Amino acid sequence: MATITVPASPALERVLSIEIARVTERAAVAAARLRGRGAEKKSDQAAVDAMRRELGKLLVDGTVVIGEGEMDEAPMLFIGEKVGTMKGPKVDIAVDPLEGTTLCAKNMPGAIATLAMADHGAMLHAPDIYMDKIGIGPGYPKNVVDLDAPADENILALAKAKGVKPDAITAMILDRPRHADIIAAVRKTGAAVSLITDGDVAGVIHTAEPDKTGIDIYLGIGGAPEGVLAAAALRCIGGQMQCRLILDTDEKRERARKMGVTDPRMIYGIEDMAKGDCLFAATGVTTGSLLSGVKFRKDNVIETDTVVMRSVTGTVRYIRAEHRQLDKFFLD
Ligand code: VTB
Repeated sequence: MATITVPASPALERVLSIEIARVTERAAVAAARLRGRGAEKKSDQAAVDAMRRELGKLLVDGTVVIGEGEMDEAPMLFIGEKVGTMKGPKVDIAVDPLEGTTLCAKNMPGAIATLAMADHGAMLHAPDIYMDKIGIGPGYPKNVVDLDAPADENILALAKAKGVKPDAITAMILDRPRHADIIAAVRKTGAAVSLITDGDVAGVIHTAEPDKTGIDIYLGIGGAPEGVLAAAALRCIGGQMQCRLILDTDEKRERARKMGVTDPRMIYGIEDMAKGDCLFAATGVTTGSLLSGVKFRKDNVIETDTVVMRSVTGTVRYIRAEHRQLDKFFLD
């Protein structure tokens, strides 16, 4: 029987791939309690509190590198905050306790609680600014698409590489006025555009399984933190990304410089955003095409749906959990 040999280093301890599921489960349940209440800030805060509490129990010496904001603007899970018991491996952690706060507030599909972990120093430190992104799934020649090429050219190149006509390609794009031109360019080729109101971490992940999701390519400008989280996921399941921070003011250039960004025009591939061994987890808050949302059952059981991925083995696990001991969602 074939075996997979996991090198002792730099592999993260594999038990962590289960432990991180607990962290996103807690955050998702906390946010889900406030689904559909029109309370973006409150549900985000509930997810942050729950995630932070649970991260404190992880056997890691962790540093938040993608978080709720820079140190002076976020009281919790700020960039640079130390998390974990400080007794385990030195790791970097990227969190988005509630990706899609608006989706949660409006009880619309696709809100998730998400987290990624990598060896210390292996993840891009990105400020909370915009990032231009292009992402495709596995199985294509390297650089078949190009962040700086017009969207229509990218669709044509992708269709050719896939061996289909452009009208068999679907691009996922955030529904924003800033994307009007790329939406028009994609449609001009005959390809379809699947618009999302929020949630581009899941949007990029969708490209990894086009047969299941119907999405071949992700295009457009979204948050840089979401870009790094998506890169960690694609590290595990395969695919390509090209991203560039949008550093259009001196203030942003300075913030990025302080985080170690030396080349403001740099195009980041997946490995530039998440190298080495990395883990990714997401739990559904509201039901979407990636994950089911939290269910509060009448019999006092809470159901959660989580995906965990590990880059060193490429294992993807879907964990549908039934929680019966509910105190854990409220207590330390
Ligand atoms: C995206 C999306 C997020 O922000 O990154 C988007 O993935 C970009 O920002 O879910 P704008 O809303 O300003 O366009 C979110 O929608 C919210 O964080």
